[in-house]
Amino acid sequence: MPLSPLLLLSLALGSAEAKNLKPASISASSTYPADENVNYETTNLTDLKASTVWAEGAEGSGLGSFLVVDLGGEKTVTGARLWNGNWYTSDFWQRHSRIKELEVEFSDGSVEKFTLKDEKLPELIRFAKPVKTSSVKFKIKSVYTGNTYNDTCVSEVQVFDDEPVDYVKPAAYKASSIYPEDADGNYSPSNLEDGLVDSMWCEANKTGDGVGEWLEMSFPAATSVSKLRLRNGNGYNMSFFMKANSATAATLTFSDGKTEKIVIKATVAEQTVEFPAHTTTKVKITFDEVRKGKEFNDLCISEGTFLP
Ligand SMILES: [Ca+2]
Ligand SMILES: [Ca+2]
Repeated sequence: MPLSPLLLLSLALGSAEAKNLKPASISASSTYPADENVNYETTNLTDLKASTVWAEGAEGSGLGSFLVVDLGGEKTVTGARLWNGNWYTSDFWQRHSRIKELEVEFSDGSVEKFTLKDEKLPELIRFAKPVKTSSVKFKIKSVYTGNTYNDTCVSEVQVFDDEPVDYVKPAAYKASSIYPEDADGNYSPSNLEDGLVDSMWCEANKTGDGVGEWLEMSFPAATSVSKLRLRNGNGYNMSFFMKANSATAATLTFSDGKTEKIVIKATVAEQTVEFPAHTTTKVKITFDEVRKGKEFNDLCISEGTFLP
């Protein structure tokens, strides 16, 4: 029986998010001037790092300041995700202003309004219906005032189209242990699929190096998987990659109890590990071997998703 249009719509809205569009460029009404060590350019909004930031350079808290995401042609957009505020550290997030009321304008001039939460969490906004547009303008209408600086920051922006994600989206995660939240953020397994290289799962076994630690992803239904796409270790950059432990071998266990051994490269670059296809409702990744970091004896994985 064909799905009714209503059911298709609810399926589309029910899927947690659609595919991330790669913007052609982002411009801003103003940008805070760089100082010696750090810049606040709009290129920081799509560099896959929460810890690099755009700040407006207008007087006061930047009311009326805006960002324009150029999609490089007409696309159908369904929503966006914002890392609102300065995510460099939790302390900096408090110091700088965050967007409260946000106006989103499309290239046909239509507008939608959102009130963002004052929480250091990636915030997903959904447009009322899919919109055909060549740009998405984010305009600051009001702010949550920072406790030290008057400038409003955004650390990362993703704009979503109406296509499903290309990986099998987990319904739930489990992990053998999770490193406690610190000044840099949390180490929850959901960081494995946020698209960012500087957000990660890290294990918390004080005596171990990560061998024997595991992650488990459950899927909403039995699905065939044959690839694991991942960013191993701390993916922020080569220097941070060298500090923490990364994985070099693991065992995948599927819902029928069958297993596959995989070899993982100790590299900061994205890699895709292929294995014989299994139809499964979950995959447990047990780490068998690690490459030790120079500074922290904890295993971290920055991105990890299964593909058909
Ligand atoms: Ca960034
Ligand atoms: Ca991540």
